[in-house]
Amino acid sequence: MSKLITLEEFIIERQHDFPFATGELSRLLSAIALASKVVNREVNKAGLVDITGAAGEENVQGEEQQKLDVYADDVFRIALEAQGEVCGIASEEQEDYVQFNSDLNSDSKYVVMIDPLDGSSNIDVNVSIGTIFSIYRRVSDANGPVQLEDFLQKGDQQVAAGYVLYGSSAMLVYTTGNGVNGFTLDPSIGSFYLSHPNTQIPKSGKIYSVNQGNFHTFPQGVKDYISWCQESDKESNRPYSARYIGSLVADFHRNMLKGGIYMYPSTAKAPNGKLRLLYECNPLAFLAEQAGGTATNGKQRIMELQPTELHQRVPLFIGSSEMVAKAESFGVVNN
Ligand code: P6P
Repeated sequence: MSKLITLEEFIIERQHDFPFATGELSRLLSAIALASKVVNREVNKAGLVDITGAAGEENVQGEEQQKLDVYADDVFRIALEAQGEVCGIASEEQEDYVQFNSDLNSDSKYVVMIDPLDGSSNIDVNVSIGTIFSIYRRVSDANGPVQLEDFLQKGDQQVAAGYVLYGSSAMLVYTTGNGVNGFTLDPSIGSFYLSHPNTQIPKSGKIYSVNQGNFHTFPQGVKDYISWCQESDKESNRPYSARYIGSLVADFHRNMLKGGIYMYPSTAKAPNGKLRLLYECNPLAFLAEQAGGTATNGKQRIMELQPTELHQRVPLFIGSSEMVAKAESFGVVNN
């Protein structure tokens, strides 16, 4: 039986991986962990919304029932602002970035990008959903307000990234550039315990994740790769299995543990793909590469892309390195 290590103990132990670590990033990660426990508690009650009052109506306590993704956005923003190490946040739920103005935050050195509750359309059907976050050092003058340039940094500049998966159990998986570690929540005592140390994505796998419903509008290279996945070939373990939950964090997490590729290519409806560069693709790309995997837009590393706007979308091919390379060999980008 290996020693139980809590997330807090782990963060402190690993703080020494950082030269000149002064504990700020550790405290920031702890604030994210705290917020995720609060969100997890509400997500677990989601099924009772019909009894306690649907989103937007009053519940039996007479409180205004918030949509869970709006609620999650509030919880993470409040936790990060109160914690004091973040000077601004960009969220999938907010049109523009939010500047933290209090004396506690205005000269803080980190900014956070977050998708507070990705896949929230799955809540009503009790499918796993997730939070995705990305942390950077600010680059603008520390004496002034946070600027847009602080948020439009390449993924290679990330200091840390991670996700929370609200699934059959709640898990927090993150990296600070020294490998990927996963923690599972014991809800009875509210502690995350190290359950997936130094996670590595298998170099190859038998799972491909894509919305087949868009098949006819995919670039020809994507169609050819999917058809290749479906051909019989014992030597290369084909046909692969198609697994698509429609919840990015859940699909990514499964592929990370078992091996596989997740694809959201360009489509007729979404010529640049559907997923957001800043708070979905970059953080998952950081995790994928730290776990020995790959993340590209079909031709270029996701983390090399220069963002131009907060809610920018890019095509995403992410997961086992050999599978992403094979997909790219079919020329999966727009013709
Ligand atoms: P589609 C959820 O809305 C999401 O952002 C991801 O979590 C998920 O992988 C993707 O969109 C599903 O999109 O177009 O296949 O329904």
